[in-house]
Amino acid sequence: MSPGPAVDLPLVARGKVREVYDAGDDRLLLVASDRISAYDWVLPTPIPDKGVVLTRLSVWWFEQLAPVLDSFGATHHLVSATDVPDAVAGRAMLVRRLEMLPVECVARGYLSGGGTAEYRRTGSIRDVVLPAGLVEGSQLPAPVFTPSTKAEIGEHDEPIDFPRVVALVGAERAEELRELTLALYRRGAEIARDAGIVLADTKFEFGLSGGQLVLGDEVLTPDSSRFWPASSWAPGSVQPSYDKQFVRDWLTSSGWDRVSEPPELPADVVAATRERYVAAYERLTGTPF
Ligand code: Q0N
Repeated sequence: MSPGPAVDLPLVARGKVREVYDAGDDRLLLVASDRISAYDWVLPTPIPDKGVVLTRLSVWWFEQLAPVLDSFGATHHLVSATDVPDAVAGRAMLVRRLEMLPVECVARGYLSGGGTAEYRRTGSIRDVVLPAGLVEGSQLPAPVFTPSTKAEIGEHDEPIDFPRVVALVGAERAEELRELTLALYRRGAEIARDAGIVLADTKFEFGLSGGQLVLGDEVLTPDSSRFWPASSWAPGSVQPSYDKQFVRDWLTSSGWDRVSEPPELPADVVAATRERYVAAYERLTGTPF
């Protein structure tokens, strides 16, 4: 028998590693699991405490970012991380139900992944012309807003340009999203840098509640961002991931073909990966897990 849902509430949405439940009274319950994804697969082996670590980190970031949100007349959706069902205690957030805006708001401060591909092809990222000679891992002269939308087909988000954002949400809201996304990224990257972590890029999701702009989803976690260890940052090749590097390295050396079902992770890889999530939490927040 497969395990039933963790809580007895209507399931609203299901991501690869998280679930969203209807908690009534215009509230949702966001539940983070211990599942981990790599190379577009969810692995069969959970990482103990990952859901709790990412939830606590998100809650901490919502507090850190409140002044930035305030300065835009915006807020965040978190209502409580403690008033949640026992079965998901520690790994769930009770949040305000929003009308979500159909734009994934990405900010990039470093060249990586899709950003590198776009730069090599065009010398730009979206509407921002960049200097010649940048390489995978380079810091950008200034962070760039690189929005995307949920693709109709497949699981990868589709990059969109700024006029497309304007068409989706209107000119005023589009500019507000760009400026707020960049301001949140700058503050997040500054805090992360002080903790020895490079915040290469990150994705925010926003919604509206009574006309007010509200930051939703999870924020500045390793699942929504690229975290790199600052100590080993060296542009010119793909940077090791702060959290998933042991998993990726082991999967690569295992001979797995990335097409068939992924193998179970060995206990030492699980333990080392759990330690990385805990270390990210402790370095950022300055609090023992
Ligand atoms: C919502 N998604 C997509 C969780 C996040 N506050 C909200 N109000 C209404 N809808 C949503 C939120 C939020 N957050 C956002 N789905 C529902 C992102 N999901 C993916 C799965 O995990």
